[in-house]
Amino acid sequence: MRILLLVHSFNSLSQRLYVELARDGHELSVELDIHDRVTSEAVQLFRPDLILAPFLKRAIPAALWQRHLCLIVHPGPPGDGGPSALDWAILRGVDRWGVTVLQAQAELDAGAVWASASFAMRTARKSSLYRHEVTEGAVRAVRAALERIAGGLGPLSARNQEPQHGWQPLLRQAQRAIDWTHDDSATVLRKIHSADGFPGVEDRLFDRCFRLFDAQPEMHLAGRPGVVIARRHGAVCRATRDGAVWIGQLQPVDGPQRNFKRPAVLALGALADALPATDDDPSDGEPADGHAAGAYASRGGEIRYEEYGAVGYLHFDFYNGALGTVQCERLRAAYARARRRPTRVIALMGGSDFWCNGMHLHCIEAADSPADASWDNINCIDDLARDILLTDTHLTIAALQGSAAAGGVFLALAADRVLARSGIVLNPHYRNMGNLYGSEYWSYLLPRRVGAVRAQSLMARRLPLGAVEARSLGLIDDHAGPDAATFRAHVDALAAELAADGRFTQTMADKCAERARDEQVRPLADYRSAELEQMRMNFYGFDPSYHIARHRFVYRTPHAWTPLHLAQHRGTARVRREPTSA
Ligand code: THG
Repeated sequence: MRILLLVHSFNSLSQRLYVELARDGHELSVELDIHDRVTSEAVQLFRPDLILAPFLKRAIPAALWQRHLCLIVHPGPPGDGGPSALDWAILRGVDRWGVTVLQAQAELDAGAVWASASFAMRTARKSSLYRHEVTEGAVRAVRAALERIAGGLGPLSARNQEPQHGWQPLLRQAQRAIDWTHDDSATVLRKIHSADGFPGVEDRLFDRCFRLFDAQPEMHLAGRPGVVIARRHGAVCRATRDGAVWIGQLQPVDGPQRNFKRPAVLALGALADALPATDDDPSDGEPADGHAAGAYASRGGEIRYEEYGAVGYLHFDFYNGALGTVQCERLRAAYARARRRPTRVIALMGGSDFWCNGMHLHCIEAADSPADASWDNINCIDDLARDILLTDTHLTIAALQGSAAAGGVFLALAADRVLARSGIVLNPHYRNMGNLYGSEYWSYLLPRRVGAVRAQSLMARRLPLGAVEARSLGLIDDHAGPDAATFRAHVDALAAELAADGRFTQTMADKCAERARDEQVRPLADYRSAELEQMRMNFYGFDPSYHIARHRFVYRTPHAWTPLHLAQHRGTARVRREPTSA
């Protein structure tokens, strides 16, 4: 089928459906929902059999849904409707939820139901539920709907109607406002989770107005309800009626640098100075005697280390996968500690939602000199990539539980083995960020895995890649899924196998010899300085594209037109199709 994805933005769900449907053999194109006239033009150019809307905030005009089959992916079960479906479900604490594929008509979300999927709810941020349960459900439901179409069948029911659900209005700030004197920690977490990563919960801190994101429970600290009682790295801890919660990210609502999020301590500036700090990284301590045989996991936080036998697992769960200079320095230190352990294999686990997305564009935007901050950030990530590449004590596995983009993808390629959860999406390119050249030794790592020709075409293609496609190109070694637990079992098995292999010493020696040979051909430092020369131009040169693109990214400025690599129907991009393995 020819399927046009009509979307508010090419978000994670749209990207996942794009790679899945392309894999099924459908002809795809993407149009951003900018104006009804532009959408009609796209339909005339592409002549789709189906218009699919996985993430759309506006009504599809009658002229379109009357003439073409238009299917909406709604993040709620059959019968549910409205713009804040998942928000309401989290706030109300329901234990099951769903995804419905319904047909567009005049009345929003009231059309015929073509398919649906159901899932158990989990205590997590909205964005995390969206990236896992909603996305997996949507892939299943969209496939089911496409099978009905292919089989000449109609919808399951003529109207999106179920007695236990109905239209839910837009969820307003007042309806999730936190009452710090009365709400318990579970309620505070539900409210913040229901609005993460958009729009956040509006609240006052130190007499300033912010939107709150990235809440986590605190198990021990307590204080007078509503008082900010501590900080740890970028996060601040605020007392509730029955305990306390951590708040990782704040978006100032007023002031000169308002309306984009950043680590709470950075947003508060001097206001956070007086807070007692508990800045020990959870992985700072060596495991207590006798624990080496079993598992030890330290208390929560972004960086976490566990160890089972000869395998160390280093977790780094940074908000939105953004690896800023400070996070990167802490991660380098944690990696160095992991290397000092008497283990044989280190699994680099990233976070559960993202493995890593490279530079911290929000922190860079908030810096006095975004160019200097960009330079520091890329150099620190390069240092980390080099640490991983030059590891002569351990075999390393990059275990991608979550998606990765830009520098995050190439950081993963620095490991000896790269494994991905089957449902993740990779964006192994930089150019969508204002033609950024990129570093992280990509010019060494990418051709090493896929060859020079495919490396160039991947970088130029600018489109997401599924785990299946990434493996067939050789970008990653393997994938496993569908869920996080199955993937982890796969990582455990590979790590244990590598660690127990009688040829381990020989494998290490081969790895070091290969690195030495590559160093003879062209030193790593050479790749780095050539990449950074280009990056210096991106940061400090005459062309401000990167700074403009970053500004638009952090402020979520809507696109004015659909980029041509997405809008296949608009021509030129057609010459750059899939870098297929055939
Ligand atoms: N039929 C048609 N078009 C559609 C849908 C449909 N377009 C997408 C839509 N379903 C997806 N669901 C909704 C439901 C409600 C709202 C938006 C998308 C909504 N929007 C508010 C408004 O327009 O005022 C603003 C919401 C916001 O700010 O986020 O209510 O079934 N033809």
